[in-house]
Amino acid sequence: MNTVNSTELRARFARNLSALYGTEVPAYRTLVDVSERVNADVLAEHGSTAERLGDLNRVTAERHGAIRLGTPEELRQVARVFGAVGMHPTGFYDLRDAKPSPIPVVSTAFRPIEPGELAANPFRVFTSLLTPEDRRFFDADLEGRLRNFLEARQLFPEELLALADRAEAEGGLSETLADRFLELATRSFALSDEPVDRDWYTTLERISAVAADIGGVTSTHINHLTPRVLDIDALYRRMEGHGIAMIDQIQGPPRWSGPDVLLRQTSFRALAEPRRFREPDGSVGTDSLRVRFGEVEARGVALTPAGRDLYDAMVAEADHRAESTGMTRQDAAAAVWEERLPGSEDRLAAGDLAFYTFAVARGRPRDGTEPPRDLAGLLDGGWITATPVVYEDFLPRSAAGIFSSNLTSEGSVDSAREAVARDTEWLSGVLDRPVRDPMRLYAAQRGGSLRGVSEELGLPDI
Ligand code: OOG
Ligand code: NI
Repeated sequence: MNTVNSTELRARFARNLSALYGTEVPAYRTLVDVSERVNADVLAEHGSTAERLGDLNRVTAERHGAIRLGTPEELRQVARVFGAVGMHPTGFYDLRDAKPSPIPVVSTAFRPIEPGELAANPFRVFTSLLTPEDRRFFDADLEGRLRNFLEARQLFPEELLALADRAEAEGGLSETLADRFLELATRSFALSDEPVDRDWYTTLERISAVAADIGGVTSTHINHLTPRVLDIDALYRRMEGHGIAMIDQIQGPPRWSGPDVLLRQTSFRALAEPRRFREPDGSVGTDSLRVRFGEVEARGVALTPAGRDLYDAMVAEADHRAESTGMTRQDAAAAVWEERLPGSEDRLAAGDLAFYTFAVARGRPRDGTEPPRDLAGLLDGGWITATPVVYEDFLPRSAAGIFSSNLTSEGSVDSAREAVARDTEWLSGVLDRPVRDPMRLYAAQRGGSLRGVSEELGLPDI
């Protein structure tokens, strides 16, 4: 009997969610179509260099989703579902201090962590957990009411969780069970037509629209599903041409003359969707809610800790320059980048600013010289080649921007109150699974390739 392994389960899961979201949010289909056309054009224009950050098959299938959950138990359960399809919690994001709009959640991303798995299908889901215990947002009474409400709901049916555990333990499922697992998993993320309690939803919305989206309803749903595009500026212009109003900025690094770095994202505004409400007088009627939206992203090379520090410093300098000169943020950022970030892949690699994997160059004429012992020398002398490691994660500032571009109200925060400490270790404890550190994953990839190069060239460790 054929088993469907976790890699194939993940690819099918991503496809099913994409089909579901396309029926729920038709503008998403436009976004996917336009992305595919932009990608084909970039490939036609730039040939195989366009595929340095992932081949077209990977990029065409590539999506990230976003979901929002209410309790640690819900998070543990979703970890079992994602674990079954080879997606592991990676990175920790605390959006409670985000400026200008703090969001009462902490987040992680579930994603594949092995290079081969990422190449096969890099589906990732940005997963946020509400923090009702944070007194800056919720008082003790509201926390109690939220917990009662959330504890009474079941987002993931027992049958789904049992199948997930089995798939994770056995590395896959039979065709029949795989179908059932995928049907139940996909359905868990569909928008429910269960009526929303108006009073309760409004109470939460006064604190935070995200709290209402999470704790005001009895189910969860995909908040957005994001395709990847090879030229986000071209995509942005084309979407406006289709009459879809995008948010006013591309989040993340500016467009500049050097290599694509980290992650650039943009989105179109939350869409008004019909939702049923139960009014205080008990009647049920249809109204609309704007909580879901469309987003698209372009990915570049992952930065090392040193590169990331430089990035953060450049972001701060761009903010300052925009404020003090009246330049647009994009123009200020582009100017700062041209000044401060090395503009070639080899310089980024040799300066330890970005992660690359290295391989011994084929076809270098043997001229009897000894290979140098340092990375910069090996790159300059054409002894080795560098391939960028794709940034597979998220950016806290962009994530906060995506959340807040999507809020219906400002919400209310009492920042004088004490925050509850939350970090990666806390999240690992909640999940009872290790939360991976993205930097370590990238560093391990680079380290493995360098050991191979040292061995092949007969050098001591580079
Ligand atoms: C998640 C927002 C973060 C991203 O791409 O940075 C995100 C949410 O709105 O639930 O998806
Ligand atoms: Ni997103």
